[in-house]
Amino acid sequence: MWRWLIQVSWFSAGKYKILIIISIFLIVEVIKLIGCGGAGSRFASYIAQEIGVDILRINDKHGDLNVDGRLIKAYEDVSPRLISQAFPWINRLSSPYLFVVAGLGGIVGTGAAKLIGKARKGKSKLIGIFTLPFSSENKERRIRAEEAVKDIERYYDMYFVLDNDGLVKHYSHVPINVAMSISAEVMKHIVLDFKRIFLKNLINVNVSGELGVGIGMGVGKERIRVAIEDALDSPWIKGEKKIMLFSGDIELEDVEPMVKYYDPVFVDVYRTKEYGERVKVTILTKE
Ligand SMILES: Nc1nc2c(ncn2[C@@H]2O[C@H](COP(=O)(O)OP(=O)(O)OP(=O)(O)O)[C@@H](O)[C@H]2O)c(=O)[nH]1
Ligand SMILES: [Mg+2]
Repeated sequence: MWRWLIQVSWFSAGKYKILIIISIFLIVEVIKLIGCGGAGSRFASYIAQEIGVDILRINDKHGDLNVDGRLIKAYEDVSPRLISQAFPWINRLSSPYLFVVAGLGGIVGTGAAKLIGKARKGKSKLIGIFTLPFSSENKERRIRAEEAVKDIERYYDMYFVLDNDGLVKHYSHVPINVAMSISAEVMKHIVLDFKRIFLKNLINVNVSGELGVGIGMGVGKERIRVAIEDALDSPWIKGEKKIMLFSGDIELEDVEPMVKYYDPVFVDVYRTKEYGERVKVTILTKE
């Protein structure tokens, strides 16, 4: 996205006044993805590698921006203005849409996600995608994560909570390291489909707060229905209101008669040949 700045100045040269107009074009990234903490940084790297979105990784090590966990903790209870002074990079996050990804439960990722939320609320549209720790992890982590969700609810325009326990229940047939990578895959599809389909429709769809999500693929004669059923069979679908974002070599007219049964509040299609014969649907849900 371009932003155009114009500066007008008068200069006096003897008895003449000269009008100088300087115009500057700035390129502003519409979307920026911020990975917070160790897991968040890895999620962001994966998404960037897959879909080429602009990222920033914030971590105590191996991040683009190194932060000290103690400093993050120390600034948890201060005003947004003080947070921006202590972490000047927060003010430089000028994109209109900020996606923040983190595995909640640790110090760095959880703290950074909260600080960004508090300092950027109302300045950018904030969309958070977070995981909750497995119940089998240290109890303190789960409590810290659940507390953080309360802050996230206050600061973020929309957010997704992908509870890691959902992986255990739903994907018990796959090895845990494979199941753990499913979260990043789902995050990737959320960012991609927001970017391609949903952001331009946000004015028409009244949706905010916590959203559920499911991704599905379908092939064959019934591919649209199969994709929907696959998406609805996700551990992170919650709520009855459904937003259906389809991608594939299909038209909105192909989809509309098939989705009637599910009574979605919004449907749109992104035409692409990248999925071949298959159709993908990302279903966002709201209580
Ligand atoms: N689904 C999924 N969850 C992960 C993965 N890696 C870490 N997590 C979760 O993310 C939580 C936070 O872990 P980290 O991101 O390492 O923590 P951090 O934010 O760096 O915090 P500290 O290192 O404690 O300062 C963990 O407790 C796990 O629940 C992963 O690959 N997949
Ligand atoms: Mg860490």
